Amino acid sequence: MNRPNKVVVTFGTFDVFHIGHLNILKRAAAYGDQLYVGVSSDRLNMEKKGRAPIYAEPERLAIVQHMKPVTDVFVEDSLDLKAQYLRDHNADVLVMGNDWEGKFDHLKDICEVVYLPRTEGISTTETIYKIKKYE
Ligand code: C2G
Repeated sequence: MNRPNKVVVTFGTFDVFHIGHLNILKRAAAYGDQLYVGVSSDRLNMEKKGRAPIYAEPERLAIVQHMKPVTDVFVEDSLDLKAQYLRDHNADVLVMGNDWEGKFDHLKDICEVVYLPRTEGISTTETIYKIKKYE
């Protein structure tokens, strides 16, 4: 059977990988047949959040790459290169968490753009805070 090969792309830092990250990867993968994940570079993270991630770039890439729903990963080095990354991967769908709601609507001429609700009650920032309290 000639099955269409639908490509999904999503982006994120995925620092201190947690269940919210896994949930979005699983839900993103369900939109197609292949899931490519742009993992933010350490440099981009400094630019976005003003601090280095806890887990370095090669470690975050390796963790995301080996998650079951993920076909492959690439480095996202600029928020402004989204259009290029989508074209490079022949994306049919861009999936983002709804903390980015509306921010990537201008990419709708390249592919479908879907925003999914975040998993409640967990974040990298809260996890770092909890770990610090154990000191
Ligand atoms: N996420 C989620 N639920 C949480 C936490 C995160 O669904 N409780 C999702 C986010 O919405 C995002 C993905 O997991 O889609 C990765 O989250 P972050 O690592 O925080 O991503 P961010 O730093 O916002 O980078 O180009 C856009 C950026 O690279 C996104």
